[in-house]
Amino acid sequence: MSTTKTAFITGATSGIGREIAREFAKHEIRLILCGRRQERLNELQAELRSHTEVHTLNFDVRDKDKVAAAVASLPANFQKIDILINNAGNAHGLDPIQKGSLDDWDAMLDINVKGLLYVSNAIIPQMVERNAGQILNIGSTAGKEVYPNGNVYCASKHAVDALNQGMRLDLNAHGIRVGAINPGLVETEFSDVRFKGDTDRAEKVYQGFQPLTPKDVAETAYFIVSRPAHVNIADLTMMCTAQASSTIVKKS
Ligand code: NDP
Ligand code: 8X3
Repeated sequence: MSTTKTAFITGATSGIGREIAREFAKHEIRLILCGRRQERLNELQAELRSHTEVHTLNFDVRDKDKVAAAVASLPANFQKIDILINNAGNAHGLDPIQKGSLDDWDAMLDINVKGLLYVSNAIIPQMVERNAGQILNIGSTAGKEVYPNGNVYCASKHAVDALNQGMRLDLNAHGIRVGAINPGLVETEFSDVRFKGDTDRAEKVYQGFQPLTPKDVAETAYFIVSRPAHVNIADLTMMCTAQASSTIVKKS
């Protein structure tokens, strides 16, 4: 039987998820890449297939029926999932609570929290049945502290922090490793999404200092999944050197 592990990565079309896919491919981890942008999934599959087997799944994590159907559709050689990377998510807007948009709030809670739960619900049972598996939740420093105008995004990431702890408690009896990486500022498409395509505003977020790169986070993710079976990195916060907290960043 093959000893190659299979990882299921949500949000693999961009940023942190895409770099985790590249890092895992280097180490020949079999990949299930998920996202809504099929063209990007195809490009990444073409890029990585010389390193490892790659299957793509196109679904919106907000749609629980589509999530379940996508997982059920996996071909036989991708059905046993060893590693779940719960990464899909974004911030939508950066407004004081009194000016917040209900659509933005729905998006953040539906994607970052409920979407993570729908995907986990579709995959955890097989890990429980095998008494094995590893779940890595991508939280945020926004799940450890709250910053001005971050309100609902921070709430969604605090929920990820709580779910990371809750999963670890409930799955302990089944030997399933559960942990989180909580990054600070990482330059990805995150701010483009947050500011709805206002690229000038998005670029300014990362000016005057060296933010984390998606590769920095991806290397950390590989470190976590490559620890011996008795080691679980439960909760890891990482920031660039210039960042001390959500609001304190040393800029030139
Ligand atoms: P990107 O915008 O670059 O990537 C977001 C990914 O999430 C994309 O692949 C996107 O795929 C996917 N996604 C978004 N919405 C949905 C949806 N409804 N259904 C399915 N997939 C979806 O951002 P990052 O790489 O920065 O973000 C990844 C994770 O890291 C998020 O959870 C974010 O909160 C977290 N994070 C980011 C930080 C940062 O500073 N960048 C810092 C801390 C945490 P597609 O659009 O194709 O569906
Ligand atoms: C992303 C980091 O500080 O923009 O989770 O919220 S921050």
